[in-house]
Amino acid sequence: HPEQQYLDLMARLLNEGDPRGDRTGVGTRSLFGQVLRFDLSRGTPVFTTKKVAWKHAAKEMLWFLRGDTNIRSLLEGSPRVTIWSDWPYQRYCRETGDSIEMREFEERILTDDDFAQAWGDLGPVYGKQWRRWLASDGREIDQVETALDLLKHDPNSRRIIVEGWNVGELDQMTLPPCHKTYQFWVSGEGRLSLMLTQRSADVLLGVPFNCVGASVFLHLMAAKAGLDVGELVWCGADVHLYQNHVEQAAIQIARTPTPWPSLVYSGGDLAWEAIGLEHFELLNYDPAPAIPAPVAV
Ligand code: DHF
Ligand code: TMP
Repeated sequence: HPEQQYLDLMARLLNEGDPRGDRTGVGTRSLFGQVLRFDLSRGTPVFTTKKVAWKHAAKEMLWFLRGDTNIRSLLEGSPRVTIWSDWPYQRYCRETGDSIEMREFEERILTDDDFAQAWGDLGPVYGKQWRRWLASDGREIDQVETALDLLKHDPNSRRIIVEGWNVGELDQMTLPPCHKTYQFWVSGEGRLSLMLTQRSADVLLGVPFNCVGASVFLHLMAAKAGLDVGELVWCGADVHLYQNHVEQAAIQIARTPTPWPSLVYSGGDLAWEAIGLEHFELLNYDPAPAIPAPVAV
């Protein structure tokens, strides 16, 4: 089962990971330079050894692809996605000295336009860089549309890249991009593959979401370019297990994967802004129960 690669990676981190401090103060076990490969024509890497909130991850990817950087639209509608709330909440508490509850903070983001504008934005993160990268001559570059254009008109290109790591703007971002580089490649048979490079990877919480997100991106680009889906190659630089995820990892490693589900996208060539969760279905997803774990902020 292809999910075994992920379980083996977690086991390697448990057994051989380099114990080290980290920015959050939690501490990790880390390995440098790890690769996972998934053939998306045979199923989608939505891991089955714990229930993954795949709709949350898909909603996050659609949010990036629309060019949005404000958490408001993640909180709006159903399901409510709260995975990004910790970081603007922490900034709000730090900068105002206010001590409201997280729930109240999220409610104000949803109902108060000025508040949302002041405190809900993460800065020039993924969405901004992907759709409106600011060039030195003042142009705004749409990397996603540029990549799509290359897939259609120059599929042999070795430059089909969507990059989040805008060096000059890192200090304005709430969190510098983790899943920083997406590079596409078209095989002779017209299959679209994608390599995702992550500089930093939280193997228990982040990576399952990143694999779903990358799968969604790959399916959308394939549908828009008239290609079949190929491989997702996931590359992690600093790949780590947080010290307070050790028990959860042990539980997950002891489980046996069930057959992989299939992601189906039915929206065709809809505009990025018009694509919603209603255009996705996940067939045959039969996961083990969720494994709650704290996120290191
Ligand atoms: N920081 C850290 N330390 N790890 C991360 O994975 C991470 N990811 C970020 C931002 N900063 C981060 C954005 N992505 C969860 C999943 C992805 C994510 C942030 C958080 C998370 O908490 N997942 C839980 C709950 C799922 C849900 O509420 O939808 C999980 O069990 O998967
Ligand atoms: P860092 O900026 O100090 O590397 O911390 C970011 C943490 O968030 C790190 O544990 C990696 C994790 N992360 C992911 O694994 N995937 C993601 O998509 C994001 C945003 C973060």
